[in-house]
Parts: sequence; C-alpha cells; structure tokens
Amino acid sequence: MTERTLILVKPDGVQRGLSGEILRRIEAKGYTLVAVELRQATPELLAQHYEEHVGKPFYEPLVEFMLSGPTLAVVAEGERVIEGFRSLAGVTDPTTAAPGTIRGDLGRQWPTKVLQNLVHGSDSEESAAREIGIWFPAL
Ligand code: IDP
Ligand code: MG
Repeated sequence: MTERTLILVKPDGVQRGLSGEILRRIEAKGYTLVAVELRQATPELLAQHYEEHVGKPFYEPLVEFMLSGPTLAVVAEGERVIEGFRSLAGVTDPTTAAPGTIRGDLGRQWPTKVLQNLVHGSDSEESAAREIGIWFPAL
C-alpha cells in the first residue's frame, strides 16, 4: 500500500550541509518527495511533535537542540515508506547505527545531553498521519 511519512532533517543535518545528501538517499531509494520546506521549529510545535517524550530526561535538551537552527521538513511517499525510511535512517544512537544508514554513515556522538542523529522519521501509520498534520496542516 502506498503511504506517506514525515521526515525531518534535524538542525545538525541542516547546519552541516547534509540536507541534499539526505534527500538524495530518499530519492535514490525510489521514494517520491511530496513536500519539502525549511522551517524554524517552535516550542509549541515540538511539544506536539514529541508528545510521547514530554517529561523524559532528554526532553529539554531535545527541544533546545531542535530550536538551535532550521529544520528541513519533508513528506515522502512510496510503498512501505514508513518502515523503509526508518531502515535508511538506522537506529537512534548514531554511534551504533549500521554503516550504510544515514545515522551510521554521517552521524556520531557529540558531547551533549541529547543524541544528535540528523533525521526523524515517523514510526507508524498513526504517527505519520499525526506528524504530517502537525508540520503540513494543508496536506
Ligand atoms: P527515534 O528518533 O529513533 O524514533 P525516539 O526514541 O523517538 O528515537 O527519540 C526521539 C529523539 O530523542 C531521538 O531521535 C534522539 O534525538 C533523542 N533521544 C532519544 N533517546 C535519547 C536518549 O536516551 N538520550 C539522549 N537523546 C535521546
Ligand atoms: Mg521516534
């Protein structure tokens, strides 16, 4: 079934000039870009986006990190793209993410309280619908 997912190139990826490389990998895999927009997040938007993490020990540093610069918000479409992009991204911790993945090839641990891991990808159909609604209400 063709589906859509919400992908973010987080501020570390945009600041490091990796937006193009990350979009290239999404397109090279065969997914279609539906929307791409450079946005500055706000605390309100992040509280919605990271609803499930509010109150966790890494939540405050996560918000501070996500406010540190612009984010590239992307909607991509394709067969099983939700699962497929999570696979392209690699596991959450960039130190242990497999080589060949975005986080594994391009990310590493920095001396901060939050894992700066370049990208976000929706983790389920429900999350994708909710997150696309937050970042791209017109879609
Ligand atoms: P995901 O991005 O791989 O889905 P989540 O568990 O949803 O990972 O966490 C959201 C984001 O919060 C992560 O991408 C990472 O930036 C940060 N994060 C998650 N767990 C930790 C942690 O244990 N320490 C520091 N930062 C974390
Ligand atoms: Mg997540």
